[in-house]
Amino acid sequence: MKRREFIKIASAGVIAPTTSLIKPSIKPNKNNPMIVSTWSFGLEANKAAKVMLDNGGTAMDAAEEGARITEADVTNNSVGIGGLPDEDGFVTLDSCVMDHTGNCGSVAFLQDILHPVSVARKVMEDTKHVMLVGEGAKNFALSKGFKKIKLLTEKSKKDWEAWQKERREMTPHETHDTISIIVQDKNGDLAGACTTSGWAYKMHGRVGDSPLIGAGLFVDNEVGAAAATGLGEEVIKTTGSFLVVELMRQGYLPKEACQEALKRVIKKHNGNPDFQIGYVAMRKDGEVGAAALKWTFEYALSKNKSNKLYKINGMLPG
Ligand code: SD4
Repeated sequence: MKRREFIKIASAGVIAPTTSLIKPSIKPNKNNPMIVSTWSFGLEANKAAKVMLDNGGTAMDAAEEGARITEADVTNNSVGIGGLPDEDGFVTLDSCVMDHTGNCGSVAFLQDILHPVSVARKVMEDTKHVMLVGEGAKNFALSKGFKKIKLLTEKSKKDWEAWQKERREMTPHETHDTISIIVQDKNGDLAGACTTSGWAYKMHGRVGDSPLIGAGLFVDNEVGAAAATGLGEEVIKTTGSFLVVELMRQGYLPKEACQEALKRVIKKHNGNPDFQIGYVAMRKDGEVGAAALKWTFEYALSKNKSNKLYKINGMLPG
């Protein structure tokens, strides 16, 4: 388009010229690894991720390692083994990974496998696809040497049996706690992982945001990365993590980008959403931020030899 035509259209209000299209590039944070992850179990995930980084692992190695810790924790009823099942009693897992090159892999509705995050990584590295689901994902995992295991623990089975008596609609935030983890390694490269058993007692076949690139997780090595936890359906509707990264590209600080993405959700729900969404974001220069819709939200941040839990209030009163 010729410049004169552009100005004509812009002044007619069709295109608003904006300086945000010409943002300077963000200076990478190097030799100062950072790890951010969701909720209090993020502390343990961060620890494992840090050990991986200290042993020379990449951001992707570390993000996977961190997520595996939470997946293997039987006491966590919303990720991996011990996760609460769907309404028919099946534990079905969703997970994705994305690395600094923009490659990604994902599994959804995966059953009987302990580490969906590692299967997602194998999808990324060993196939020409991005996403495998259900039986196909399971058969792929088995072909790669993953073992079949029972994910439904006695405790989760009991909880499900108790729930079946009343079949009360669970409010999503009651059991919603995904681990999303973003890592920046010493080269300044970014990678992330996201893994969950999803919404407790969901419909059989339901898939949330966590395995969807752009919704549960997005990494752009030039700008930053973002990841989500909370009600997946609403994250998907706003392509949440992608949106947060794009807002950082436009110059928003990570925290502001998370808030701005949540404002769109708030608006769609007439100012009063009755569910939770939390975002964590890391910019390429090492700036980290987070925000949540309501109640409180926790994220774990590992940097400069410390690993701390931060508790923040949601944007709206609970
Ligand atoms: C989902 N987002 O399946 C996931 C669950 C979750 O905190 O994040 N819980 O909708």
